[in-house]
Amino acid sequence: MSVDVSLAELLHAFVEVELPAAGTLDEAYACKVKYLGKKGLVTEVTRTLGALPPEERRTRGQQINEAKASCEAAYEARCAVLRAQAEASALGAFEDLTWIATPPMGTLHPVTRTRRALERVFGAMGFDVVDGPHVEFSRFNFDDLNIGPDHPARDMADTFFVEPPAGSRWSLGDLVLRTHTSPVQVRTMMQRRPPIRIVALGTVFRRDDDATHSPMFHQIEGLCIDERVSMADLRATLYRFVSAFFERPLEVRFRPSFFPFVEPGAEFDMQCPFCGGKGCSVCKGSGWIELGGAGMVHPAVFEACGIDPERYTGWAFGFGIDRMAMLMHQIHDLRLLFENDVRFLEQFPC
Ligand code: 2U9
Repeated sequence: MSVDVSLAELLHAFVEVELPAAGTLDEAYACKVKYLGKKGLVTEVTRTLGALPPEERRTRGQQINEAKASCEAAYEARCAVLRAQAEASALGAFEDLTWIATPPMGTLHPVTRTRRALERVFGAMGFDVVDGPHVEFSRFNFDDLNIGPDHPARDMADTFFVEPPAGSRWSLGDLVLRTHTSPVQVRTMMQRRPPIRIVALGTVFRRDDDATHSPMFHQIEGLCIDERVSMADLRATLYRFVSAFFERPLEVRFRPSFFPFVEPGAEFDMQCPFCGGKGCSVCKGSGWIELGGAGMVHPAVFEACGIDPERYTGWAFGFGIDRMAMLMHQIHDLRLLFENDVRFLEQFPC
């Protein structure tokens, strides 16, 4: 094999085989030392120059210098590639640095936001916020609230009955998904002595499903018990609440109504917060918006919960949180709130 061929072979091995196989800058450098270092393979070829006749030596010397220059150039090019790769992998998943500043973020659901706003306003008015279990004893959900065994509200068509675990002491009919938050007040009355001032907020369940009813919805109920509290206190409290919540003075009016757990009972409306009572599309021109029900706690409820109806009086109210959220955000179909379609939810940025 002539010296020429071996030089060409060395050049090929360095440029085409070993340098491309070097995966790191250190490996590329080791490769360079192997060929171009003091004891390197190309350097060894240089040493053969001295044995050549002078006329051949010049040509050969030029060939070797050209080969060395090619090796150096190939080495620099390979290092540039390896440096770029190292930089890219150090950046890793953050190649697009703008991503760090704009990760996809969710926001609070409109019902959660309304719920928190209610908790804040009633909390500031001195009410404790309480909640209880979703699977409830029908005694707390119905009987203790003066809703007797034959009351239509207990119908299978309205209530989700829960099958008790096999072998438990409960029978079918004893457990329900709570149909209102009122059993939370029953539990509180059994645990605490008056004065009591609480709001119970939470999810409730009824067998209903259309544009204005969902089988799962959210309610808030308030309860105040002390000596000599009256319907006037109830009305003043509701006035203070709607005015604080909508940040403008808003009247409240009662219409006589019936709920088994209160006597007397009423439904209450608030002056429309959008037109101030002048009449608009939200209040359908009436100037009033129906909000919920209220009344004085029925003596039978006090008896069932161990509170002396001769000594104490109490008032209570309740309204739908979802309806409040719909009012505030001008949402027309209740079902939109629970479908969790991001195209809908994205319309409520923080
Ligand atoms: C106890 C005593 C009394 C709470 C009350 C209402 C009237 C009422 C509904 C309005 C719309 C709930 O979301 S809704 O379906 N609520 O009309 N709630 S009085 O009375 C109580 C509760 C607990 C121990």
